[in-house]
Amino acid sequence: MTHDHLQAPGTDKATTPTRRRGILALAGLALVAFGAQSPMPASASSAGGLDYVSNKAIDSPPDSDPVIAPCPAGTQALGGGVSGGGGFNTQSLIGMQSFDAVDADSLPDDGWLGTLVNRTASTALAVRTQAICGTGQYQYSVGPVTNVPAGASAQVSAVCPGGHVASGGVSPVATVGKISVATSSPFDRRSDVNHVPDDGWIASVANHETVAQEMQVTVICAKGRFSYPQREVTISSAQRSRVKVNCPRRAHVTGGGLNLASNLSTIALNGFKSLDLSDSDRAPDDAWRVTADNSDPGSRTATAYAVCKR
Ligand SMILES: [Ca+2]
Ligand SMILES: [Ca+2]
Ligand SMILES: [Ca+2]
Repeated sequence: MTHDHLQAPGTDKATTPTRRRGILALAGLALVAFGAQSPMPASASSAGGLDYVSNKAIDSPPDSDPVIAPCPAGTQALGGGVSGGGGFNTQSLIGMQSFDAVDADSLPDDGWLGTLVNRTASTALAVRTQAICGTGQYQYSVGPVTNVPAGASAQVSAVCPGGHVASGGVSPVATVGKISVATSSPFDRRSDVNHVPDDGWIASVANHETVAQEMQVTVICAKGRFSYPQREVTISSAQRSRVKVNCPRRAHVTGGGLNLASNLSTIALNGFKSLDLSDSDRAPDDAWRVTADNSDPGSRTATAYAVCKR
């Protein structure tokens, strides 16, 4: 595992973060690797007691450098996303999650980290990571490590403890090589009392390498009132689709995702982002957008979700 200091991008202009080859180094969730190049100052806005922090870097192939968005001091990560500046099949998600900085605790509560693979030959592309931060006593629940054989797909998930609801989530993280993520979304445990997808986070991943890879999901869980608006969407063939789910009025988005009905290795998610609609503030707290590239000749249906805090 690589151990670097973790520093908020833009806070020390004299320091150029070390460029790092491709892959996130993980040990559980105590992740302190940081290698994004050309970091720019983070921007932030607030609504509903939540801070929305965004940070952008330019990433060149063949490396895939993670980009972090740090939570403000005194707040904890509740959700986040990562999105790219390229077009169809130029970038795809290999991992995003909250991270633990070098602080007093060992909780992965200090911000969000996202990594997109740059699939172009030589084009530098923007990567923007967003952290959604609050002041609740959040639980970071880690699912089992799941082995994904070479050339195969698998589902991985993590479940919230009792009395909590999934308030944001993370997709699995590749420890080596190329994967694609076709599902990353909240889900409903059939065994609980409701039919609300408030019980955990699930992802389906395809392993495009010739060796097996280990995958893991973490879900961030909170007490409080959350809603999970959803809608059925079509992921059109041979192009990029953007799907959006709005939160109710006076609610604030903390996450969201997309659930394909099956493990489809031809679909690659590559963008998770909250949006500002025409409300009274300028915070991106109103809707969740997922971007997916479908390389299959047929279109696919999926369920898109937002996770909304009231
Ligand atoms: Ca921490
Ligand atoms: Ca449920
Ligand atoms: Ca707004």
